[in-house]
Amino acid sequence: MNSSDYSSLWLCYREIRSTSEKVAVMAADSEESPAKTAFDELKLALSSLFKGIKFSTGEKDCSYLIKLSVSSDLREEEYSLICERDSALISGGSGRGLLYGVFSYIRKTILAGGFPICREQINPANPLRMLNHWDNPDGSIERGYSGQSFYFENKKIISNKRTEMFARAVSSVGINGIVINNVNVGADAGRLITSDYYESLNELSAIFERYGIKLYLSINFASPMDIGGLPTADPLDEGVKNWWKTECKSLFSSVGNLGGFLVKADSEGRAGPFTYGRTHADGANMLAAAVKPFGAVLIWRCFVYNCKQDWRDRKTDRARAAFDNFSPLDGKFSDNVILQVKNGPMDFQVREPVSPLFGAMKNTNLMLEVQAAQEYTGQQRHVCCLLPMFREILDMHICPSENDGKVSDIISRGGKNCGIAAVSNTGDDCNWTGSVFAAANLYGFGRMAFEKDISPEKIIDEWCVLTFGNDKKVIDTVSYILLNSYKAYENYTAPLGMGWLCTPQNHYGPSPLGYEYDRWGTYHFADRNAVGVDRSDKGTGFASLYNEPLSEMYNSPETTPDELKLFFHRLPYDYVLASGKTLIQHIYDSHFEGYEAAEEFSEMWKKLEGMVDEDVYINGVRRFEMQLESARDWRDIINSFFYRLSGIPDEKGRKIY
Ligand code: GCW
Repeated sequence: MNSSDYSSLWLCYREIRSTSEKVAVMAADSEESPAKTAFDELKLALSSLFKGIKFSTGEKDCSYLIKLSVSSDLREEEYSLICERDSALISGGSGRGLLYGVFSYIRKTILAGGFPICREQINPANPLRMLNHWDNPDGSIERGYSGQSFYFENKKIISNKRTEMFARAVSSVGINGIVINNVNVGADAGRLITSDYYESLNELSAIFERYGIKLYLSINFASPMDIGGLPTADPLDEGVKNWWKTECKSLFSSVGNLGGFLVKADSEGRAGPFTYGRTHADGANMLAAAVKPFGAVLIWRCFVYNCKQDWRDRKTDRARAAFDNFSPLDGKFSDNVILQVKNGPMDFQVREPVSPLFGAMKNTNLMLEVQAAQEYTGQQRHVCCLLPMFREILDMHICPSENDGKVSDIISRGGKNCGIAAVSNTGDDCNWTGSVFAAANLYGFGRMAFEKDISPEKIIDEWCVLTFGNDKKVIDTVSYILLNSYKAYENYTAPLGMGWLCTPQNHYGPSPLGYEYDRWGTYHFADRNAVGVDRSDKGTGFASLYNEPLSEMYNSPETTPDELKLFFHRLPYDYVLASGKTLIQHIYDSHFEGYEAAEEFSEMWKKLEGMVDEDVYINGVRRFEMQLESARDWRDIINSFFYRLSGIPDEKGRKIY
């Protein structure tokens, strides 16, 4: 792949009209580099949107005046727009705030098809709005579905026009932190904190800095041994503490604009404090102390569970693991530690309840981790717009309090040290995300992390216009497909909250028994009478880890929402759901309906031939071919599996094998 061969995503700036107007853009009185970027970005956008536009230097001889300012009346990342018929005032509380204001102004201009008339004042909903890339120094990407890494090649860090384009795109939706390397830190990546990389890290971080983005690294808990040659990585060992302090001092004084570290410890074979009989608080606090002098944070993941479970063991419930490991430690973490919690208690399944940890850690800084990478959601071959899922997670009332009990409140209450992160879905494919549709997840993640309560509908509308232009038929078609895609995917892959019906390891396509007798703690226990896991207080007790009223609701099959019935309960095939259907009939219906929806999307897309760019059109057609082939497998294999087990025929007599 030629590194200059890439699309400009939602920043493609199609011409709105040609003009001979004279516009004055007055730069802000600020030395901050994002403030300068804001000025340049605005002029770049205006020159493309309004062909022929002239920029005047003085305020007097122009017909439209845009003033940029950095104002202490606003909070640091806040911006305000005051846009009248012949002028616009764009202000930010800092260079970054101003940059967000400018990108919002550009967006509004495109959406309005001309200079917008509006007022808006927005402070980001979350202090940290991060992307986690799972990229490795050899250029591969764990769970990457869009080519190779654009950060790494042959153990070298890449900084070029493409990296800059990425920084532009994600900062335009408010991302302010990027972890460039995989949380599984192998031997090569372990060296990223060493002097081998200072120079190239600096180059990359300078690009990020212009766009208001801090650079973060994933680190290996065992580095004192692996690269320091110490006999231990025990977090309470003085030698270990000093090693980290010395490394950090050197790293942070050599590389600018570093925000901190992300750590996956005691998880899926990674080293961690358990080896030394220490707690996760001991481990995180030790590292946090080492980065504290540099104003940096230590982000510690809660994805800790026994990945060597014996499937015969019916007592251990993986869903409890993060809660059981971390809730006793509430209040024990330093103030620059942030616990990063996956949205659900298992692992990015198509449908999971929200992790009960969000309702339990009242005195700990938390960050929500979602996955934009479509690992379990179709690997960017299936169209699956995750924004409705993200919205539901953020809106979930996980604590009883009316005013601040939502997940979105909880992840934004830790001062500066809290927020939201997404595993990125990008790679070096020319459209960045493999599928043309998948960029909506990246765009939408940023928009949701930034703007409180913004709806998936609004985001999708924006993304469609910014990406495809404003042909109504195109917009209506693509928004319809995107808005309905998650439900369709859920229908043919994850009935009633069952997860892990997928093929082990690669997680693509159906394999209903693939995870059943394995070591990962991922079972559905389907037999000829019943299916699902009893997680009520008569079973594993997981449902009782929630605060009321959720605990009571999830404890009873009658009050558990249908879409999570089999996550929380073990039920017979003739159990009647709230929908009035039997469980088995629901499985059949949803699989047929899900497949039909995918067929409908594909047909609708084909009608856009000639209305979107040829390469974009072809990309969609090819992806739908792959989706339909796979969705057909899902439909027929899952239906046949349950038909053969239960012996109950489909009421509607459709073909099941
Ligand atoms: O779901 C699992 C993925 C792993 C990933 C892990 C994690 C980075 O299959 O590939 O490792 O989650 O989140 O740490």
